[in-house]
Amino acid sequence: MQFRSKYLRVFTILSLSFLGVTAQLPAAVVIRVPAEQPTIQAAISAALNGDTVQVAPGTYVERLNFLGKPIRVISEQGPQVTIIDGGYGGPVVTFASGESLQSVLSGFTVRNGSASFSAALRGGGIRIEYSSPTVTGNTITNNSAVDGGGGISSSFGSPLIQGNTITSNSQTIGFSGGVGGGGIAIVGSSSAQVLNNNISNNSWNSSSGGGVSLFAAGTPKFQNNSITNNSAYSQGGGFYIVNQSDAAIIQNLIIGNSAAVGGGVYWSVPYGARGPFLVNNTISGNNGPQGSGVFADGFDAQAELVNNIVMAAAGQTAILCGNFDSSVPIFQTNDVVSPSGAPYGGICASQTGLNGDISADPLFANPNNGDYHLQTGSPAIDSGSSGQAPQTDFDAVPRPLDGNGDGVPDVDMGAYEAPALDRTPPGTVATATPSPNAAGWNRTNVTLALNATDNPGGSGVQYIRYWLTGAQQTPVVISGNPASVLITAEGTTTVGYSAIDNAGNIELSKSLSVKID
Ligand SMILES: [Ca+2]
Ligand SMILES: [Ca+2]
Ligand SMILES: [Ca+2]
Repeated sequence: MQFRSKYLRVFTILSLSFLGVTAQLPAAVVIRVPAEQPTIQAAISAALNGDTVQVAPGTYVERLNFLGKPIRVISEQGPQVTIIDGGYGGPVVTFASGESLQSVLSGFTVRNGSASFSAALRGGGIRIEYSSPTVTGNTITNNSAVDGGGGISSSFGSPLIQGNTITSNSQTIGFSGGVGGGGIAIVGSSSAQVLNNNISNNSWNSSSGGGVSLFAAGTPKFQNNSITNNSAYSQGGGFYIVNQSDAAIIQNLIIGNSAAVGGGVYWSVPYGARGPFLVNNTISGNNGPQGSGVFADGFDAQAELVNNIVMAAAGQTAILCGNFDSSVPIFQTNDVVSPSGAPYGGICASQTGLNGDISADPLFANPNNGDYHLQTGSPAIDSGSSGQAPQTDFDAVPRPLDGNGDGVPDVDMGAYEAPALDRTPPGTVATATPSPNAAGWNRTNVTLALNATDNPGGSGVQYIRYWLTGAQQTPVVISGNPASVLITAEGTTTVGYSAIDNAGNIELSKSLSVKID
């Protein structure tokens, strides 16, 4: 197969030459592992720019280096059956030669890596240095590092990390301190994009950043991630954000993480930095004796919390503000609540009642089973502000929807937008054919068309009902929409009608009289 592929590549070069194209672009080929190359690394070494390395199911005990090549390394059948096992000999996959987003790793389990040797102390599973690859659809598990990023580290790179499960990664046993980040560490000014990942059960047992450490991380974006049950010894069970890290933390679920300070999120903003923006996150059930949901500190007068739900663990403070300096962040339209503690603590005064901030049980659907959608009637529904809210929610449902049925769609707080609540009945228009004469009489049979429409964004018309009295009579008839009624009796027939929408709203009955002579 590969022989033929090479033949095609030569053929394409000749074709381009024939056409007078000066750049000789070889056609991309697919290199199969193990059919054509015995190992994944052998295939990478053989690959040219634009090629795809396609890996059959199996366990491959090896460690990979992309060698700067813009190639795709993909599995045929996904991470469950395609495993790269680093054998604890170093990081499992390394991007350290200036790779771009065109270098892609997709569809593997990446496990048993160890960034525990002097040249590589961060990124046990995937180590990214001054490079910006695409890492998507992998399971990254049971890796460790000495300094930071047990699962993944990115130092001075802007990778796209999307749709991965990053779970059960940690600090290498026997070491302590470091920049932290059991799941992910982003270190050095860059613009990493971390989207739609499941980051769970990672730990950094000696210091900070159970799930994620943002350490002088520049302008990273974390959106639509589920960050759950991670733990750190000291600061930031979910997120640890320090030095210049002007992070956009948008619409994540930050649930069940733990640390001594800032169970969900910890930040300390240095002088001159903007600090993080937290928008539309659901932050609940995190364990932090000093700040269950958020511990905010440093020069964070420009840091913002907008449209978040921050619900403390019982007996803890939802948002605690440290006193390193006198700055406090900007709060707008959040629901900050503690079942048996204070919503706000430290140097942050209560924001309840200011700038749309509320403090009320958000009425999660079923938090004990991990369902943080909002029940109908939740005070977080239609209580957010639209400025920074994403266009779609955590489930990719468009925002905003009219979740409180007042006819006005507004953004909800938290990661989920509640469905539109329809409290408006439909309207029905009746049209008689043919029209009566000037005196109001018809000489022939009359057909009455009944057409119902629901309110814009409503639940839609369920059915029309009508009934005839007078010269021609029927009991109540249930009909689809539109309905057609034929009137043949001489004399006056009155047609009563009304429509019902799918939410059960009933139109007030109307009537029309038809006179046939
Ligand atoms: Ca809404
Ligand atoms: Ca509304
Ligand atoms: Ca309706």
